[in-house]
Amino acid sequence: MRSGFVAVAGRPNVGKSTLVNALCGGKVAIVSDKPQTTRRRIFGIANADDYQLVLADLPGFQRPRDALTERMQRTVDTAFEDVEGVLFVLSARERIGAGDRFIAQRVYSLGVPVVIALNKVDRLKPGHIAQQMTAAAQLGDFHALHPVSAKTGDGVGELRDELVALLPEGPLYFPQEQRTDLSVETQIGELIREKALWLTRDEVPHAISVEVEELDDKVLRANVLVETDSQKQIVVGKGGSVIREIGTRARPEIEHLLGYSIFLELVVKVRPRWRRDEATLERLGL
Ligand SMILES: Nc1nc2c(ncn2[C@@H]2O[C@H](COP(=O)(O)OP(=O)(O)OP(=O)(O)O)[C@@H](O)[C@H]2O)c(=O)[nH]1
Ligand SMILES: [Mg+2]
Repeated sequence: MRSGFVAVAGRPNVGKSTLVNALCGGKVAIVSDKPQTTRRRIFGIANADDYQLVLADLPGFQRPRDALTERMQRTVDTAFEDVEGVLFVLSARERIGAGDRFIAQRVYSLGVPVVIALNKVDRLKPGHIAQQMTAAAQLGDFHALHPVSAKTGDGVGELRDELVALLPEGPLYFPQEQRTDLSVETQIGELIREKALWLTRDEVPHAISVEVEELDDKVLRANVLVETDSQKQIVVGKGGSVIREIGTRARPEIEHLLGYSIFLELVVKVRPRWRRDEATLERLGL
């Protein structure tokens, strides 16, 4: 049995969580088109008869602006301890630049193998992919470089084999049927937040958090927190249309996760400056 941990590093929005989901063969982390979707460390576990690969999906590297983003960056900083390697994710659709070089400085100094995933190569011209591979290779002394599409699954199997080969012989860290370390409540909160992220824009997605208030075999009550009244108006929508749509989109995934039907009640609440409030962040597990 080979087993161990690999940290997933990269700029916001390059597709780290999409790739972790693809590597694990199922959804463990939520995904959106907005940067800073991932706020906490999430273990995504790829299990097979002869290996257990535990991927630590992480927030993107960023300059902290408030208590929330400070905690997110601290999560990233501490996640590099005790890993067998780093999966450094780059987007083939963006210029490889200063942000990537900043992260490269950090990951190449850890003393563990760095595997680069050049993601989002779907529908790109081979010439462009080759150029981006050259730029990616210049970031440091990498162990391997894989062009992949987390979206289509292209190259994901080869990348998984590469990562498994980094693992030493070891024990099972999680039961083999488990795919993530998040509690059911946290997974549900994340699913609701995911739908809210897709339906809002500008500053609003960053101001949204979800707390599950009550969960039993019939009822799920959750609060969607925002920071201001105008954000609340946006998330509620005309006649409740937006919050209703969030519920409609989240419910099937929640019921799939739970394995039973629920009555879902979502309430939008204003919690001023929650992103700067250490006590609230603590309670939200951030
Ligand atoms: N075309 C294309 N889009 C992708 C691919 N992988 C991810 N995306 C899109 O990129 C966006 C960001 O994906 P995420 O997986 O949330 O990115 P992330 O790096 O985890 O972002 P943060 O958690 O905010 O740091 C989403 O709109 C995804 O659908 C890919 O292989 N191809
Ligand atoms: Mg993410």
